[in-house]
Amino acid sequence: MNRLLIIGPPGAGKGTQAVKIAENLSIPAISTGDIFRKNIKEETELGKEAKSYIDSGNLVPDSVTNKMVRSRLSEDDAANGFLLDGYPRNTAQVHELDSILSDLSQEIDRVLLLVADNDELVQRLLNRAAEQGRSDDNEEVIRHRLKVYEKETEPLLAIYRERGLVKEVNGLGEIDEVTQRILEALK
Ligand code: B4P
Repeated sequence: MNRLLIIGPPGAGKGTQAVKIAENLSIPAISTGDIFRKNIKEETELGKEAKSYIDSGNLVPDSVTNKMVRSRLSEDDAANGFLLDGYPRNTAQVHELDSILSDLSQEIDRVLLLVADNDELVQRLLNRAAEQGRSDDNEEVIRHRLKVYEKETEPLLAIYRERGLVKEVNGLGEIDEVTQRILEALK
């Protein structure tokens, strides 16, 4: 059980939990959002391409994102497992991930779906806005990101449900409590 996806709406705690779970399992946590933010900070070509999409709460085009994930999953540290956070985010990305993993002779073992209600999600992201000032954490963009999740990302869950891979985990409560629930779901 070491090739994992974590999926959930913005603010569900994906990034927070991905780091803890990956550490527990000794696999790398790979966050597409973090890779984009690092590139934006370093003003790389990839960062310049991604910035306007991220700031407006839209998905970065698949042509950019897919290439980036293919390259990251081909690195040595991902050969024995990984926890992918924030990818796939639409059905086209599911098919691309299938192709990437098939080229690497790998398969996904489990898809963790982290859930929380919308009021809690907005509140968490507004709290983060106050603490960190992330450019896409203002109320208007947060609400748009939630809509993008419902329209683009939720439908892809049907594919993984059909494959019997999805484990739903309640994302409400203390961070450590949620980590324990996830570890339980991976047993
Ligand atoms: P992400 O970085 O994935 O941002 P996110 O969906 O907001 O989730 P994040 O991981 O940051 O937040 P989390 O739930 O952990 O993506 C950002 C943007 O990048 C996207 O909008 C898109 O533009 C682009 N992008 C990324 N992947 C893409 C892809 N595949 N295709 C196209 N575009 C892509 O946590 C939120 C907050 O909640 C934190 O402050 C945390 O401290 C808090 N929190 C967590 N758990 C909590 C708990 N139990 N209780 C209270 N607070 C908690």
